[in-house]
Amino acid sequence: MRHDLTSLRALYDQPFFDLIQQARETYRANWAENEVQLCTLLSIKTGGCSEDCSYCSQSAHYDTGLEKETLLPLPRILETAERARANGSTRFCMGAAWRGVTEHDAKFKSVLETVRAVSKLGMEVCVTLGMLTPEAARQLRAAGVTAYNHNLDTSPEYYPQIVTTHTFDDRLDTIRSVQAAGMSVCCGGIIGMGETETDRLKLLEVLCGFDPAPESVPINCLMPMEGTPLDGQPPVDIFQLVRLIATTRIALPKARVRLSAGRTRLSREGQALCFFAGANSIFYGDKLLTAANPGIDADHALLHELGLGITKPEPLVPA
Ligand code: SAM
Ligand code: DTB
Ligand code: SF4
Repeated sequence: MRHDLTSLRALYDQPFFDLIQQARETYRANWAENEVQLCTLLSIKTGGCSEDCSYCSQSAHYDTGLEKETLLPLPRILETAERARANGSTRFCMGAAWRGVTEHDAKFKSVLETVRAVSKLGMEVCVTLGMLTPEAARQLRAAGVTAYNHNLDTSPEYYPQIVTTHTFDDRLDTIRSVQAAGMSVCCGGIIGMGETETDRLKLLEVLCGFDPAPESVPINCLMPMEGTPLDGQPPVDIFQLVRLIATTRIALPKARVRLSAGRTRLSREGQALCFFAGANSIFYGDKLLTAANPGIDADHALLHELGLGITKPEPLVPA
């Protein structure tokens, strides 16, 4: 069934245990194993971004103290990707602090070359480079990108409070280009930016309208960044986070629901509830793009303690 705001709210507002039980049943009916996918992030071009996203350490509009860097050289990227694979990641996501890409730009050509090299390592290759034209999307797909991350972040109504340099509709246009090029869509949001719980459900309603459905839905908790307008926001309530994950699991049964930024502020018990409610992917490794993430030892210990497996890589296809 395709959910709208009314049906999502009915799910979300159930007594907590009824909601997480329904989410768990949905998970069991749609996923064979109790497994969590490990996805490693790397910022290949950090800081100095023209956009004013009020949560972001990489925006040039705010003095966040972040060192601006140029595009990382290919050997550095490959080395990190190989290490991620050796540590058990099956997905590698490269991010660039760009408003978007221009097809004929040398920097974009260099990203395509990077993608061609990384895609030989046998992991899913995801990139997040900002806005894309249909042609840029086709070139990324041809180079070997399997998924494109482009978050809508919050409801259409609240979006202009968070970003003014591009619109919610600009984000939707890019998602359409990604789908037309045949890449999977990774699209989710951030909670804890001062939005209401209704804004969160409205974002989920938009995701439920995608055709095809998003392959993965990252749910980030705001990591307050010094110098940004959203620094100082209070942490997200754990039960609100679990309710949102459970509702997402029920509404998008086959999506990878990724428990994303902000795990450093969640307890082990809180994370366990998120997995019970249907989260089946995490960002893995000491660093997200610019911010801290739990260490890999802590994550292995937690998954082991909960008896959760790790999604295995597909066998390497000889070139
Ligand atoms: N520039 C590209 C874009 O905007 O799509 C890619 C990089 S951007 C940093 C990727 C996503 O990271 C954002 O859409 C947002 O959802 C998430 N993110 C960024 N800063 C965050 C923060 N401080 N806390 C939580 N999530 C954050
Ligand atoms: C997503 O939804 N979260 C990731 C990934 N997609 C690119 C990024 C989180 C960034 C957290 C803040 C930082 O590291 O700067
Ligand atoms: Fe730039 Fe992306 Fe950060 Fe927005 S979220 S400021 S587009 S890097």
